Amino acid sequence: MRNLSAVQACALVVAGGLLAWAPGGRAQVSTAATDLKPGLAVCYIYEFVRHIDEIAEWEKYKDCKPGEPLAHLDSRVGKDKVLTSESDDGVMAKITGFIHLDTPGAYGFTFESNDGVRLEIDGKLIIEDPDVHGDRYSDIGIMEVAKPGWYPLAIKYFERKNTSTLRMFWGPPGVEGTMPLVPAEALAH
Ligand SMILES: [Ca+2]
Repeated sequence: MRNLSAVQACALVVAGGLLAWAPGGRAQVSTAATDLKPGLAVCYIYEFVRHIDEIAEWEKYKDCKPGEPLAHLDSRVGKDKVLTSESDDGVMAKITGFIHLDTPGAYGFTFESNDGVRLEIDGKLIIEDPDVHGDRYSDIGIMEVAKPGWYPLAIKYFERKNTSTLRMFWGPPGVEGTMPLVPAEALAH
């Protein structure tokens, strides 16, 4: 498990290999919570790939089939079906929605994934662990939040063969200790 004190220490290291950013000229999204439904939207493309960039290529040729929304991301299913897809192997997922970041400051994020994953929030790359691998934690990505609110979130993920895992953790500003799962209340679509 990742430790938050490590997040905060890393946040001070400019050249530490982190994917950090601060909002620039972008307008913060002012989506009213009442417009949103719980969980994240997801669609699937069924092919065996080895890199997250292949999702964009396959999208040109195959429809992304909608699945049941994901309440939150806490999936470690072994060889069972991937998330709410129809298959246990050869699955790409595009997961979209919003995340509520209600405290100004530095949020840390990490995924435990198998296989590849990429996280963007408000159009900025936060986490990239893009290839085939067994269960492992990504590097911690940092997002500086200036203004509380719902921010658009996009996750690309794929499972090639054997076991699959997708779990999303965060460390809100000022919270010490082990990074918890991102709770369902903070996710919507
Ligand atoms: Ca796998």
